[in-house]
Amino acid sequence: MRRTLASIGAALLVAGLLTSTTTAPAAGAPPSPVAAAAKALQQHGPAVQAATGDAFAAGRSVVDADGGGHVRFTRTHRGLAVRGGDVVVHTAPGGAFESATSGLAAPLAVPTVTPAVPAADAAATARKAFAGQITSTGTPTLLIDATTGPGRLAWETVVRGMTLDKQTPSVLHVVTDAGSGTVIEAWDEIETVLGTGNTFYAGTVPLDTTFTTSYAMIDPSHGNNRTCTMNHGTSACITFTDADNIWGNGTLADQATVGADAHFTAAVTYDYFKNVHGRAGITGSGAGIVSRVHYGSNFNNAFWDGTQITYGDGIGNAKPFTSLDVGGHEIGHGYTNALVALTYTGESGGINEASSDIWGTAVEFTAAAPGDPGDYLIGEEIDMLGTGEPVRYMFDPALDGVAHSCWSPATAGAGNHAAAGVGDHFFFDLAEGTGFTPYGYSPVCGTAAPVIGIGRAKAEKIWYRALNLYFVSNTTYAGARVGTLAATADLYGRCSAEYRTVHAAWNAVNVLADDPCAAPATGSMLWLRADAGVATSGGLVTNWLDQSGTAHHASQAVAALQPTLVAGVVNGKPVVRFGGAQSLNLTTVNPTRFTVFVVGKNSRTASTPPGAILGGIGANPNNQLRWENPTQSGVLGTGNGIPLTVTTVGSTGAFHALSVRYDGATLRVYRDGVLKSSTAVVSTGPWLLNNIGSYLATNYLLGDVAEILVYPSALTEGNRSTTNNYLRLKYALP
Ligand SMILES: [Ca+2]
Ligand SMILES: [Ca+2]
Ligand SMILES: [Ca+2]
Ligand SMILES: [Zn+2]
Repeated sequence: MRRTLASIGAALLVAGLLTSTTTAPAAGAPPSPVAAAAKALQQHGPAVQAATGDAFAAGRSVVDADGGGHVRFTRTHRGLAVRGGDVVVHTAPGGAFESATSGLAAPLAVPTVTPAVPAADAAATARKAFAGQITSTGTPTLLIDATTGPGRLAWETVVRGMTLDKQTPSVLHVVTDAGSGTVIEAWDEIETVLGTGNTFYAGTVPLDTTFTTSYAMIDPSHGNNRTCTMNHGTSACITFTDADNIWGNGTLADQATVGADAHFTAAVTYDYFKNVHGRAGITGSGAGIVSRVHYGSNFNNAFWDGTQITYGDGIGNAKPFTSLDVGGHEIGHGYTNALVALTYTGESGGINEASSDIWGTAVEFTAAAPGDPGDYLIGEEIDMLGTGEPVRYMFDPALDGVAHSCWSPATAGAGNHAAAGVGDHFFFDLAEGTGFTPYGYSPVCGTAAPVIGIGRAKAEKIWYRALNLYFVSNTTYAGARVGTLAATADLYGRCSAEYRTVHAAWNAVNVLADDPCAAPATGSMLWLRADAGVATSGGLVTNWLDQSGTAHHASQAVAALQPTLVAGVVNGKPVVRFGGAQSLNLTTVNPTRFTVFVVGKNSRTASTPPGAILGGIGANPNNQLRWENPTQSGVLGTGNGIPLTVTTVGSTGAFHALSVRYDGATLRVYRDGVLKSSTAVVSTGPWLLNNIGSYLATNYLLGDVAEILVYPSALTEGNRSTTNNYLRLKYALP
């Protein structure tokens, strides 16, 4: 599909004044996803940290079945490409802006685009960074490096050659600071896998070939995949041909044996991405690949160079690297990079390698080959290490002595294959769960809860969609957590079992975050929340419906007494605002033991009168939970023997979670989960409350209420913590 260019000046973009340069759709037709996303970018510059001088060019776009769109854009700044500046714009069905994924923490702030270091010096620095024999050095390109920080002017130089073993090709990208000349980053475009080798690993399998004057290892049903032999050299590759279409003999005596492994792997990989993920070949155009076998001598690796896969024959030329997982890993690099160009260093480099381990394993399971059953080992059929051991263990990557099973601050600097351990382990736990499994024992990191897997098929779908739509070039493991959760929400729903498992699986590898699906403890007798069940008339609250399921609703029929619903007050959530002369009648709640939570604030700066949050009217006795003054809360129940209990909680003028717990002997007051007072109290009966915002038409509340929960029991510490945690996350409380 042809790319549409949408180049937008950031100043205008933020102001939303510039008309999109894409063609307007016909009247009545929905806008194209690219046009909708370009328009959304104009109007939501801050969502992608747009700076003056930024421009965006549209790249790949994906349209969901429901019409939602996801469009990738690359960024330039004052005409220079920005590494780490790529974004994905997500639009709703119909084209409205929904959200954006950006790797920048803040708009670019680059003082100058004039390099202090000349290009020739940058090229010399790049050559020094190359270990091996250089065949060419490219012209340095000026760019903005924003993989971390606010952006800096940099040179990127590409140096080509062979590494020290004289047979591993290397295309080294070296990024140097154009101000100081120091190397910022260097990575090799040639992605090699740690693998191992043997002969006819897959057993006897079907192969798709062609026939002209003889049979050839060219596969027209899989994009014309072609397999050739390098006959232990490093340049020419001769396509396998055969007289009877029976290839190899299961031993290394026949070169076609290994060719058959490679040809089979290429076909299975093609089918896997086409059938499972809907992607026809790496480019999406249906084109296949070239597989080169018998590369060099004793070459103990395999590599993907951007267009083809090359397999060595391993130590002593005895264990070719043509196993399904190694081939799937290498070809998988092509698919991963086609979806998102994850930078091949740091955590993004680890995620890149983990992605290939995931694809290699998916290919191995999908093949269901008689000679190589599916597992979560990488390279168990080859013998890269010369010990008979696999190269990596996805269920517990640290078993190899190098890889990280658990994320730590050291992961980013551990090297791509070691850093891949975190992603491998996450994927295993998501698919198969932690603890004892048919594939191996997977430990949890730290004190994380055990995980029950959702199965490989769902885990693969989630990973693909996250790569496709939510990862950007400098995505870290923290970003991968966010991206996989977003993908899971799309596929299975937010807070679905799958969503919760993705959360748990990241926690199990020490990529920690608070539970995004936190909910209050069950069993409340009153649950009023300003973001649900509020009915208004002209902005004034007429009914506030109890969400506890026990129908303790609140209402006010008299317009002059109705409080106001105000949107976006605390962490983007609404509140019910009481102006000092309003209250709601509440269907009576009458707990004998209780735990109450209120998220709200007191807007009265005078020390009197108190402002009743919960109170009584009519024949009810003097029962209240109230703001006593600007620094204290008060609880009393003169009808049931609770004396006025005043607690210094800190400023009542800011939003906090105030909580009161009574177990029949002790009244405890908490703010944001922290105990503020503990008082011995013996009550004589139920605590009757039937009003919100006043007591007997006095002590009117001047302030906001976002949420109220009343439980008819003294909650356990665990349940009290659960409810407090729910409120804390929802309202971004301390
Ligand atoms: Ca034959
Ligand atoms: Ca296997
Ligand atoms: Ca394997
Ligand atoms: Zn790799």
